[in-house]
Amino acid sequence: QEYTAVKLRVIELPEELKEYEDKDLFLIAATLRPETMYGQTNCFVLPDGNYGIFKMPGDQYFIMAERAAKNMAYQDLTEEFGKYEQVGKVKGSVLIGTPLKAPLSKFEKIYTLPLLTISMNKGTGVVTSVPSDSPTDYATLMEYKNKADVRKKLKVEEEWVKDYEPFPIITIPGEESKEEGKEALSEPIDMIAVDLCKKMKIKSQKDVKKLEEAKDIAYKKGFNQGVFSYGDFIGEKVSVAKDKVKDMLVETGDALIYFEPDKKVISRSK
Ligand code: ZZB
Repeated sequence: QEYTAVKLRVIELPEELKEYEDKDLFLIAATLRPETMYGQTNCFVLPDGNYGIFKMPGDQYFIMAERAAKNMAYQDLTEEFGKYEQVGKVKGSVLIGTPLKAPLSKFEKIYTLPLLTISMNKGTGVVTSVPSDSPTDYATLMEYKNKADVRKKLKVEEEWVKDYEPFPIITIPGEESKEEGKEALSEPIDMIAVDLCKKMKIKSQKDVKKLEEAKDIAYKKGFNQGVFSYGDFIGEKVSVAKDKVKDMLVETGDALIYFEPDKKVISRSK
């Protein structure tokens, strides 16, 4: 599985991490959809998750799951092949509310929020959020925007979500009828995740089953039919320009390509 590991720069440190004040410190989010980075509105971590802080080449510090650091060590992404240097650790809950600078996002600053369905056994354990195109991200952001009780329970401040709305980055074109004069078979959709959550009545990050289903549809439509409506490749098909966005992020040093052995390989080697 190929992930794009996107570097979200920490722009204000939580009290517990003040020793990194003069360092380049990043939350590293693993994504399968680098082309959606224009639409980032926040970042997610698992409150109970154990994250490590790793010293990487160029005096940069990455916050992510240790398993990801280990994998990166064998992909020549650390200083020395096969080795990684852990300099600290931090609980997800400590990172909540941390402001970040996310590459390509139209927001100057996005906040780190909790997401309870993050698996620490996949990617980096850090997820960047694109509510226009990811149903889980939309359901979760809306929950925090609209439900004071959920915010209170999960220690989310309204300040971190109130000015952030999903906005269109990829359009799914409508289908025209083949018969002359007949009305269109479907209207274009400008935010697939918003559309799916509304149609499927998804209200919460806890609607896991429906979200799984919506994610599958959003992946397929976004890739096969999607056309950029925002960013550097407006009018181009996602299936064609997806890699251009990925390459751009890598070239500017805002992301790295990171592979994970697929689950079958892992279980066989146990
Ligand atoms: C940004 C993004 C934008 C994502 C989108 C998806 C979508 P999958 O398909 O199940 O392998 N993710 C990454 N790591 C984790 C984790 N440890 N736990 C939970 N979720 C995680 O999931 C890969 C996607 O799930 C990743 O791609 C990431 O969210 C999240 F518009 O990054 B994505 C239709 C999906 N759209």
